[in-house]
Amino acid sequence: MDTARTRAFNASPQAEAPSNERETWVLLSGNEAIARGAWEAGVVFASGYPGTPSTEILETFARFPGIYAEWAPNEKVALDAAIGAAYAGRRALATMKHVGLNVAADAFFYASMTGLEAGLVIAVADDPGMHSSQNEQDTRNYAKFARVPCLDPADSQDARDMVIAGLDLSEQFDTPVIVRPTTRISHGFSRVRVGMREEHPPRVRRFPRNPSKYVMVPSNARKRHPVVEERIRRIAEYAETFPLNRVEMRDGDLGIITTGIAYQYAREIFPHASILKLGMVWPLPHDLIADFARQVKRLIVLEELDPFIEEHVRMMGIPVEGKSIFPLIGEFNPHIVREAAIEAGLLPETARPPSVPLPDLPELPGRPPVLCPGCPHRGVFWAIKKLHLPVNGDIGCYTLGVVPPLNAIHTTGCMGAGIGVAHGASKAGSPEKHVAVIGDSTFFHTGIPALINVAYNRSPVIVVIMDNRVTAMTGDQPNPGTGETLMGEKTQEVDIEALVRAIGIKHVTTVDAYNEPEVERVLKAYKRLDEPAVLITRRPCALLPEVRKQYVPLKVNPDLCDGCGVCIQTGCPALVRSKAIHIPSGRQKVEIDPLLCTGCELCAQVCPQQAISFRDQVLGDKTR
Ligand SMILES: Cc1ncc(C[n+]2csc(CCOP(=O)(O)OP(=O)(O)O)c2C)c(N)n1
Repeated sequence: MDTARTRAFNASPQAEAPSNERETWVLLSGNEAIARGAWEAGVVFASGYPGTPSTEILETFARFPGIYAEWAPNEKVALDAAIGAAYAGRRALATMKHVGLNVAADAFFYASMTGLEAGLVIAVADDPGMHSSQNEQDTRNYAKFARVPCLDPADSQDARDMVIAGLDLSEQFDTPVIVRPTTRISHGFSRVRVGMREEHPPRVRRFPRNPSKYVMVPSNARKRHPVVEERIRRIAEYAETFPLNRVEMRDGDLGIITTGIAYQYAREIFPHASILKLGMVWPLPHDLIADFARQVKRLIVLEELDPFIEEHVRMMGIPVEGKSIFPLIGEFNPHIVREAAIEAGLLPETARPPSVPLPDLPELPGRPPVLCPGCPHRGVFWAIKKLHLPVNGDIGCYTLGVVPPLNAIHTTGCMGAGIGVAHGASKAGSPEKHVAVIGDSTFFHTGIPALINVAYNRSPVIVVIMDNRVTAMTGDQPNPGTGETLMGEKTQEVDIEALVRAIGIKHVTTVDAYNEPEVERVLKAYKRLDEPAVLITRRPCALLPEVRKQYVPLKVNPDLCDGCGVCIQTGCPALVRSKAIHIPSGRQKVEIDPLLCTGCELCAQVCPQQAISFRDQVLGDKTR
């Protein structure tokens, strides 16, 4: 869902300022540190798709000298491209959020089978607690599934070091390597000792002609599988001495095996416990674990999300506790870990810090997520609602069409799902016509094949492509419709309308998303059709810098407003009830907050009393 806009996490200048010193200390977020590590380790090619909490890795990397970086239309395309670079003997990086690896899974598995010529790190950021995601899947399972090593950083220093170690590991064992930060690591800042870039000349002179390794037809794949199994066995051996696995022996009463951010909580909550900090979480070092277990009386695993390490330790025949004490679901914090430990008798009741009395603060009003003032999606949902049809949504800012007062979306699963769900429901005999809504970036991501299915297999669904000219939800990244690349070059933008026609959709209309009556007119006409139809609603996101310069706050004429509240039903945060009461209806009139209003005119278009001025009228007032 990615409700967290990433502007707040813009790369700190230190992340990208290559120093002339051989070693320097800087303050970096985990994502910046991953980018820095990749740059220092000689990565020349990076490709990714935005997704919280991973986005800033590529945004930071793109600013380093001597590299190439790009946003791909989706994670599979990004990973295929990074694999191509690594096949060509150049160190490469792919970046994505956890659910992105679902999209890229096919590529991930074949890369494990083939191996590569040069190092490949896949940075996959997990989101325990689902701050901005539709699930909290644990990427360590993918590593085990595909027989690929996985490194789990516990702070920004680890994040940098693990990318460097991961690239070496990748080349040493001929395998892709996952580096898996979680939200706290990606967005948290800590001190990092950085170094200079080490250039790595291409590891092959020309692209390999080695079909038995790189052409995965069954006869070759069958030969590669034992190689892959043997490889992961050898990496497990290497894990025993991997320098980023670390034993910290203290008291022998309690031993904690931990990893990632949970390591920080273990240090804070159990200062006297012995700790086995695992930097490599797959494959696991059996002897190191068994040795550690022998030296402590009680062994626990402290890990967020799945009991991944715990189950493995138990399978080794070692008595261990973990999820019987700490939660399986959600993100940890020191409070959660401490309370769980007290409950399990690992800590005395006195371990609770003294409660500090808080000053009497007024309760803050709740601020549920809403579409921004001036969001071009709002009026489109207003019009869609008038059709009274089932709406299959997708993932982007427009997912907020689900919240009151719009309540305009009935399903949302993952990126690209909406069109397919509408098609399937329609073909299966759902008695109403279905509407699918999808953003421009999501359309390029996974919407196009689904629309081809609609066109080719002829389902009479209405597809609304909400083109706000940017990937807004993750912080305004360019996409193939934007006309600019990640590295700031102008490029040929994809013409969505021409593409949709080329697919074979006959009914295609592009409308200004701010023109609600026109959006409504086209949708009502489409409702009568028995064929696939596409409406492209176009208007740049209201938060883009060039749009911000054109804001014109509108005004309500208090003499005309009768407080009916129709405008409020659009859900625009700039509209507020005023203290003034309309006589005789007794309803509160409406006012516009000039600090929030952008002048999109939706409220003016829907007001039955024509009580709200349009932009021209406001501008006219000014000049008079
Ligand atoms: C597989 C996957 N990759 C990335 C994301 C993160 N993400 C959520 S929505 C979105 C794109 C939204 O852009 P767009 O479709 O243009 O809609 P907008 O937010 O601009 O309205 C992204 C990148 C995700 N949820 N799932």
